[in-house]
Amino acid sequence: MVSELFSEVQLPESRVLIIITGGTICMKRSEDGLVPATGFLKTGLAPRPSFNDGSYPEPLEIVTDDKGTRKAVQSLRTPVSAYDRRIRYSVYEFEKLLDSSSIDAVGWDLIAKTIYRNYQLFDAFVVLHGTDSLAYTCSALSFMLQNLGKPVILTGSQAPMLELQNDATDNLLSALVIAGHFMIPEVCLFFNFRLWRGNRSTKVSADDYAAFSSPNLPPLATITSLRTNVQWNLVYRPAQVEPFSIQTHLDTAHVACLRVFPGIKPEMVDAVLRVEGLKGLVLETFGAGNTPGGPDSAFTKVLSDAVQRGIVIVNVTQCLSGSVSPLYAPATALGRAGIVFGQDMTTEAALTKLSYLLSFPDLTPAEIAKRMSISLRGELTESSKTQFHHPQNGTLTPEKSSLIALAYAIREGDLQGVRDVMRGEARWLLNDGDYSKNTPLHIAATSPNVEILREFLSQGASVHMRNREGRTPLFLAADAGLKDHVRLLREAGAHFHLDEMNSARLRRSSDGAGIWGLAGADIE
Ligand code: ASN
Repeated sequence: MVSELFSEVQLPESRVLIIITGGTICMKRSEDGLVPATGFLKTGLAPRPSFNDGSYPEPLEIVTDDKGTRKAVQSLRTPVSAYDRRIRYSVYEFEKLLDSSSIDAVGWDLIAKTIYRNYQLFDAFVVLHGTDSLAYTCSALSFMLQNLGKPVILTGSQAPMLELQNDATDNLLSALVIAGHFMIPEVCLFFNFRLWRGNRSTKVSADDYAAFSSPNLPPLATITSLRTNVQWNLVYRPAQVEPFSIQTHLDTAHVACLRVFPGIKPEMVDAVLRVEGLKGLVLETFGAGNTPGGPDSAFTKVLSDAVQRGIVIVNVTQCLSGSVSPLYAPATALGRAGIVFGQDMTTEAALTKLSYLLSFPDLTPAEIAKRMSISLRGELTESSKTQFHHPQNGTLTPEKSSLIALAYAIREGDLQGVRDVMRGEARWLLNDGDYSKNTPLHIAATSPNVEILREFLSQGASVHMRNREGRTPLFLAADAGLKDHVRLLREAGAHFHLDEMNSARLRRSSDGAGIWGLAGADIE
């Protein structure tokens, strides 16, 4: 019994913040129909054994709201997962819970700011949100959260958690488990046993449990019985050596979306394009990007005149899957008139990306148009880019031997050797761990050659992974007294994990204003 208890205490734990914005998942019945209800932790989570092992962890968790006010809140713990880990989570509820049909750029700011203010204290974030506008919010956040290094998973449900039969329990539990176990530093949408890239997803059913799909990108992960299968080759990782930041105030006030239909009048399109202050339009076209009329039509002229006036027009297809391209004459004419090919972007991604780019006052329409046609967060498939393919199942042996070769090159400070191993198919090694759960970045944190560290960071290695002792690469670099390594890791957004902060502080108290201060060990 004693040894059992001991091993329980030793189990690693992830910290997740659940942000509740509203949606059916937290709704209850009322005379006016379903409405969001507050107190989800008490009514929806605490009474369920799969969300609460009854340990009520101490001390209370400190959660900071979007305005910076700190509050101590009770967190709960899940029972042990199939991966021998527990998740300790806290809940932050929006003051005003929403049916997601009412969310707008202000609500997106609230979510982004809450994540930003609590970023260092949590390993991952789960956002509960209604399904109606979920794909828009996922897309917007994917752009707003810049250089994101931790998982942000949005989910909701078709039936409330408090109903006897519901999809809420499975959706939330799976989102929580994925967030707490897998370093997928993207804004994702979890629904009906699938994890999608948020900015590739779209709502496809008003009542089916399979409410979402991502027609142009397979799921990033699927849940089958006890296992979560992550398609690591698909996971997007920011490759800039820059810390996490947010961009708020998306400009949804000066964009519009228009779906062409047989018989649509050019005057109608012109009227939309002349709405005062309009800066951007997403045009949902037929098939591979075609509009009525063709090259010399009044229709194309109306669009081309608007581009001349500085309006950014983006061509996306009405079809559920596939891409727009200059295949047919009408689409080619649009391209020649300066209308951007939005490739295989969803309308939700195109509209929120346009709003995001318009929130940078210094960007010209030409610069915005250019960025609309390239991938910022994996929201579109750039046709010229070669795809990176992960070896499929059953190839464990080469993975391990590559990792050993890589570790050797890192320890020798051999940058060329590192590049040789990483070339081609070995990029998936980036966040893989050895027997001590040291990733290549952990090993590089004490390599004699700091350029190896830079190489991994610019390939998208995560600064937040922890080894078996719970140490981040930053901790190892500081412990080894390597100032350049510490500086570089900090530039890339590294910070001490809450669990190692005490040790970092202790070391700081004896080294004065030395390396531990540089690494971010605060005195408080
Ligand atoms: N109207 C709800 C919402 O989007 C629908 C849902 O969550 N299933 O908030």
